[in-house]
Amino acid sequence: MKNITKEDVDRLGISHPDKLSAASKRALLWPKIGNEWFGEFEVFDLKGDLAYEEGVVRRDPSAIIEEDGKYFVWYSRSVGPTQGFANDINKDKVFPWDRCDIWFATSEDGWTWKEEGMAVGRGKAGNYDDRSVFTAEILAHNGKYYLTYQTVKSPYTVRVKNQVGIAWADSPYGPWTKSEEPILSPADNGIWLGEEDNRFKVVKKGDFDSHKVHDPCLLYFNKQFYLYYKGEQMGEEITFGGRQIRHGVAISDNPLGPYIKSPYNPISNSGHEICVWPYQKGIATLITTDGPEKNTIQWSSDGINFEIKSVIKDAPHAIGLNRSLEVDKEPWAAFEWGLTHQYMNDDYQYIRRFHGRRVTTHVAKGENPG
Ligand code: AAL
Repeated sequence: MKNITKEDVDRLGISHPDKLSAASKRALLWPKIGNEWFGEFEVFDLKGDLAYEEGVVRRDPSAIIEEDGKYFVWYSRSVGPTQGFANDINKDKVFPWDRCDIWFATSEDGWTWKEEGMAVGRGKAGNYDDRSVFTAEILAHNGKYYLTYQTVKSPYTVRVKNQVGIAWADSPYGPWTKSEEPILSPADNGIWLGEEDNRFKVVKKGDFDSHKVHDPCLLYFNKQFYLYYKGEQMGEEITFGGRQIRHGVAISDNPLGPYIKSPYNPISNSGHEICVWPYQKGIATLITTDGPEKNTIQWSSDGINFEIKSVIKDAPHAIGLNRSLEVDKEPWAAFEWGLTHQYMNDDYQYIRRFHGRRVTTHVAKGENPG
């Protein structure tokens, strides 16, 4: 145990420095992190076309970009209820994100949104993206616009492997040109057990991304294109009370690829949807939903090796960060406001707006915060 100073004892309220509890021993080892990494969220309804609409799924909002005084967002859109896998998967919708296209909306104030229409649609029958294109992210770079998104080819079985596609345009309004082939695929080193359409029965699980590559998010970092993504593993287990979900990154010199998966993958041990942003010459990430490090903000100087900076209260899911904000001044500047989605029920989800704020005082009404 490092030598305990009088300031440590006073600040941590330790009564008997010669009798340290396990908790006090841990507290003495905490890094000197300021409050700037800690905060909490509030979520609000949107107005206009992105307000909840019975019968329509709008979910997994992309980051927001600002062009010509307007905000833009892209999202998964489908209609009708979800039937699941029990009946005829060739007629039914197996997930809310099945049979989706990618639509976009614009807003002048980030509260009232106008649905502009479809940006990227599903491909022709037999294409890798013929069943659904969903969960998009946007990168504006050097006057061009890049959408990365998930794709699935029919039939949408339980064991089907999702991939990632990319589309590009000279304007946020499109028109969009889609990649002929996926730019990212799951690892092929898992082995299914038997023929039953069951994703838990495996001979070998394979890499963390042996079943699905999801939530692609493209950042331009250190003069290269970093494609962050969520992996789902064949034979997925429940661990630490949640799904075994890890993040990876694939890197390219060219926005259209080829993307090479980092040998350091997985670069997280927890998480779900990807929420990453450039911060202080490195990359910050909000890890949510699953795993022992869920609800943490992490930062890396190299975009690969992330360290925990804070634990926060429940974070909104499927965050679309606001790329128009000045985010370098402090970690929570990135969370001033942005978009998220919420489940109204298992069939329909809708997009909402979050506001993040740092926690710096806790006082009663009328009390002086000191
Ligand atoms: C989301 C994302 C991906 C998954 C599904 C739709 O939260 O993780 O996009 O496929 O759920």
